Amino acid sequence: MGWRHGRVSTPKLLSMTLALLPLLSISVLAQEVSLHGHEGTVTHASSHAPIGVMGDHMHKKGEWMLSYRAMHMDMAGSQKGSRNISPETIVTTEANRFFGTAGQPATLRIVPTQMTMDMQMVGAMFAPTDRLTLVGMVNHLSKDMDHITFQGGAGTTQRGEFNTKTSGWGDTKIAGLISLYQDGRHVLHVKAGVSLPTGSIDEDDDVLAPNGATPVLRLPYAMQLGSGTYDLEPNITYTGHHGRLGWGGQYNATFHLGDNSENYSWGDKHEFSVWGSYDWTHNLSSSLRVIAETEEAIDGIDPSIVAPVQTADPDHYGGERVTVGVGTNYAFKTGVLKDHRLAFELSAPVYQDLNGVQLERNWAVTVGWQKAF
Ligand SMILES: [Cu+2]
Repeated sequence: MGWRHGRVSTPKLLSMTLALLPLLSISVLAQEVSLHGHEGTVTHASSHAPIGVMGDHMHKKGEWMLSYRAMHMDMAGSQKGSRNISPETIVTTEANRFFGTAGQPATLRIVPTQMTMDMQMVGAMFAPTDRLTLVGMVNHLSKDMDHITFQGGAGTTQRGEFNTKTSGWGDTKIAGLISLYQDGRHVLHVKAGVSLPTGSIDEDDDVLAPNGATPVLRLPYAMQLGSGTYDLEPNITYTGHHGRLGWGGQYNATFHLGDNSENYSWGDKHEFSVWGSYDWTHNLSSSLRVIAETEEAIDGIDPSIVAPVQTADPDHYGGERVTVGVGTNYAFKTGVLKDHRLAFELSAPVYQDLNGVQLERNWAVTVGWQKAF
């Protein structure tokens, strides 16, 4: 957990401060809200969950919705478990699982220092009945990773730095949302979802090896664009609303079916998210969300990914993480943009306990546009 060790980044501080604002307003205004009463069937900005939550709402029979989301995530510095670890410590103490293979040193010699991921998501929803909403989404990904290469087989002398990039379509998601319960205040639905392996898992780029060579190699798992497997993505979502207050919870699971063509499978993932929101006006709401997630390590190994770097080791994936997000939803009520919605959510981990040595997640932001027809 970076901030406990004195590496507090500005975005993280900012988001933590912002996170307190909606919490304060909720407690201060709770009494006013209890007097505020029902507001009939008016659509609130907060009738949609924070924009980082997927499949949070259903539609009425015959309704369509289009959406666009852009997410940017920033990772920097490494952690071993929940503690920071420096590049120099990594290359002198962390074993290289490929040691014994020709040319492979005993310890790791390449350390990722920073990674960014940009994901653009275009989605459509359609409700053939009030009880069922169909959802489809395509993703476009761009990933960028910086590294330091250390010289030769031992020591802490740096050879140089290099960067790798990948971009392209990710996996495609299709799902059905099925209503379980609905009254004026509470809504409960489940999602039956599948992820189709449309994203590439054989991306390569040139790297700087410890001996100074710059071969083109299959990039580690973290830089690939898809899972390579068909994945089941069920969830269950509850939302509630009373006066100016909204709240909700969602449990999401990802199960990767079988092994992909390169002989591995990403770890199954479970994510639980709870949120509260407050309507400043019918147009504008703020939200606070807490996300707890656990993900298993990668199972199996891609025989083409062999390098003295933490990201090439399937055991150095997955872990546990708690993230806090603050968001804003805005729904236009009049004018040419009537019924268009804009939203953003900024999040930062407050706790990360990672399997092995991994880059530490710093912050992420999602912005989105939605329009129902
Ligand atoms: Cu929708």
